[in-house]
Amino acid sequence: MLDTSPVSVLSQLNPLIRLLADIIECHWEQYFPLISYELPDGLGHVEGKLGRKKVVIENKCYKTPQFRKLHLEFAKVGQELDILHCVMFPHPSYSLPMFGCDIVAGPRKVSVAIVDLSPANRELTLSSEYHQALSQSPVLEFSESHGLPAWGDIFSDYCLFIRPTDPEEETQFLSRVVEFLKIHCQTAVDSQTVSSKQQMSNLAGQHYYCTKQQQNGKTRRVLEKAFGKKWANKYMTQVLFDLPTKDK
Ligand code: BLA
Repeated sequence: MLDTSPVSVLSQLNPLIRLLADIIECHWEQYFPLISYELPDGLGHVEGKLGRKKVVIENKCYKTPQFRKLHLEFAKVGQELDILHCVMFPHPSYSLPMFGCDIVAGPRKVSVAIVDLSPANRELTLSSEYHQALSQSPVLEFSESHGLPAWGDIFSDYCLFIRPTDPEEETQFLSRVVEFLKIHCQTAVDSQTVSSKQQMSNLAGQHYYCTKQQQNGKTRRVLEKAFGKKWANKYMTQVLFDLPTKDK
């Protein structure tokens, strides 16, 4: 009998993306009680066309006591572009940074691998707790590092932004993501809510982060070409980098 059930796009993506998706989801399940999060207007699964190429976007989204949104997204553009996008948005009532990760790959080669724990407060600083944990990790050597774009002042000194050139560098990148996730998930589980003054600072910091990420012209252009300008803007501002409100 023919199997007509829809196949998840994830199974067709670059192996590094599949592995990383598993790693991220396993950490989320291990550390948090996950509540599912409905994305607006049926934007959880989207299909479009870029010329003759099919574009598919699939989202997984949750919330937890400490995070207003845990977002993992996979996108496939024809046979040549595979994307993993992940952001953990804390509730501003917790003083936690933003975990962000983006992988842009072809079927075999990865062109961009970026991961960071970015500050989310008015001062744009990481807490001493994070500095201490992150500075203990060994410095990894990669043969090709990317320079950050102009809007990239949101990223921390620990940001890794590379093009892995062989399987060993891909594994090193994965191991750094695992370290970031472990530090971040454990700190989140142990964290307490903060004063309303600090919450206002966290809210301002997260606004700044999201506003800057919305300026990523490379992401915006892919979305515009496949779905049009208006749709791309809505997706960038309501799904990828929505601004937090005081009580959300
Ligand atoms: C770069 N992001 C890119 C590129 C593409 C996308 C095509 C350029 C790749 C290259 O130069 O080879 C596309 N990324 C997407 C699309 C989505 C996506 C379409 O996530 C979603 C549908 N981007 C993030 C997050 C970070 C991030 C969370 O979404 C970081 C934590 C960073 N992506 C990021 C940066 C660049 C990039 C810094 C390089 C931008 C530049 O050099 O101008």
